[in-house]
Amino acid sequence: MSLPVEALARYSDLHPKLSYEKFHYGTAGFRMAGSLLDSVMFRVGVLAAIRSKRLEGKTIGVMVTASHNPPVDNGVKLVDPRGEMLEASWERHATVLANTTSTDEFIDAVDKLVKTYKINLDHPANVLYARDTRPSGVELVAALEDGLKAMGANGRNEGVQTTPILHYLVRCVNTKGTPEAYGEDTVEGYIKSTADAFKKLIAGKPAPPPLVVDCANGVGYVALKQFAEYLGPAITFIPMNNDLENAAALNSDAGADYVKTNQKFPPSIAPVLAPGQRACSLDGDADRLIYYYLNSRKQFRLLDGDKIAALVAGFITDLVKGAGLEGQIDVGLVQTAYANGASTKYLEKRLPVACVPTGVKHLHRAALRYGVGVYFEANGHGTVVFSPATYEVLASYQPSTPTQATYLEYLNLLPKLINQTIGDALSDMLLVEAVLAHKHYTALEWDSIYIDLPNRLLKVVVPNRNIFQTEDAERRLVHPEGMQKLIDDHVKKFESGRAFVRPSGTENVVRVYAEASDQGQADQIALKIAGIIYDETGGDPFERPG
Ligand code: G16
Repeated sequence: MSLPVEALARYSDLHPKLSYEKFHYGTAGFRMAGSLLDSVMFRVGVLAAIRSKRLEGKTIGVMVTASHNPPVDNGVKLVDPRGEMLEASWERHATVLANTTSTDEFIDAVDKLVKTYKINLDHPANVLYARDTRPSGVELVAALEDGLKAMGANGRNEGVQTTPILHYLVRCVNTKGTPEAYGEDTVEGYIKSTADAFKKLIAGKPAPPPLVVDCANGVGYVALKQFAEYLGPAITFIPMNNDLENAAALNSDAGADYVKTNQKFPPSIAPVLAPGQRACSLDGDADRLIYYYLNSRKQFRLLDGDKIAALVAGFITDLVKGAGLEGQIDVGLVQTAYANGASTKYLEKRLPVACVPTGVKHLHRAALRYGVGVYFEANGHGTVVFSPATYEVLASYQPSTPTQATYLEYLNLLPKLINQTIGDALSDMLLVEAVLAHKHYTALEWDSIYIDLPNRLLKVVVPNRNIFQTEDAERRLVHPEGMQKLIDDHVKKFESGRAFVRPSGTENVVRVYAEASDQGQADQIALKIAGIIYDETGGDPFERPG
């Protein structure tokens, strides 16, 4: 089969590129105002089909979402056959195709891609796709489908789903009938196997107290309801911010990003929480999870991705030791520069810790180097991955005592409970609840594992974020020249001071993170750095998160 030039031209003409827009496949794919994405979606459809053909018909995933961003935004990301993020080298092809200015130029770029990789177009193309609850998703999915039609690809529309469910389904479809079969490729299959593993893991433990779940008025509520049905009395959820009728409500004064960046309760949650009661927030596509509670002094206390990582990594390390598998399974942790310095200090004493640039693809890749790799971004995006060697050890190991056998059984349940393809707020939430039940921890006890250094995250709107270039896992700026020195000179005035600046991959801003031994100092460092950026670039120094 040759390239279907006529069909590509016909459909491409229906989705012309807006001349002034420059697109970039960033941290989480393409992301911007939904109204600007029509041509991008069509081209992503074509690219997904070509990638599938390149991989001899393996199913490629496409998720239409802008996650924690405002409701008017939308976005799209591609998912590779193992349910992981698109291979990094293909991000460039996505950017090139999205930026071609005419149908002819687009078809030439597609042709070049096919020739470069010597893609046999006779292979079938299979693409599985879903969207979050944003209204613009309906038309964007239609544009994506035009891309699939132009290439004669088989599309499987999973409707409105969370991002992690889409990733899970892609892996299940591609591993079906192989020794690596990941599970049933249906939403029900995902809910059931995750819920069953949770129930087995907490069998015999007292049922956790009811958990307040802030659904960010997004698709996470749909999955939460399905989980509640399967979990029955094993755990009770109190769903909040579950308005799916009002599109403007998505992520508005709600959700994991709101809580993490503002370091406060969503306004609707504060009045319903009793002291000590745990609550958690999902984000708009349910791939991030943040916990928090009200302490006895009626103060907000955050249990973010770092605290989740410490809790989970500690639990798994205990299980490995208890099962007698120390030395056979190595547990490691991956963080980013945003990890609170106190968490890194605490964790480094207990297990190997790596630091990588922001973006799940970086964390995931690094986590795969361990027998059990735990990774969480401070913003609550993370999961745990088990290597093939670990699966083998778990399957063949003969415990020598009943206690070891019990620990082994728990260890064997974890890969079933955890969605290993990507951060999954709902499966992570069940994991946290199971660990708390095992450890008999209250929110306060979990919080006390280590004490966070006070910190501040700011964003600065700049004319061109692309001039900001970093090194050392984004901890240092190499460009604009001289700016890092100004930052260093300021930060060294403060005890335990640490700060960094990096361009966002999902918003047109530069992010500033600062921490110090007290909140006033952290604020001072962050504001001063925002001022430095403003002086150097003419940005808006007072843009606050939230
Ligand atoms: C995405 C990425 C995350 C990243 C976040 C913010 O999350 O998947 O890894 O931490 O964006 O990235 P940045 O600081 O570059 O804007 P999500 O939940 O928005 O898909």
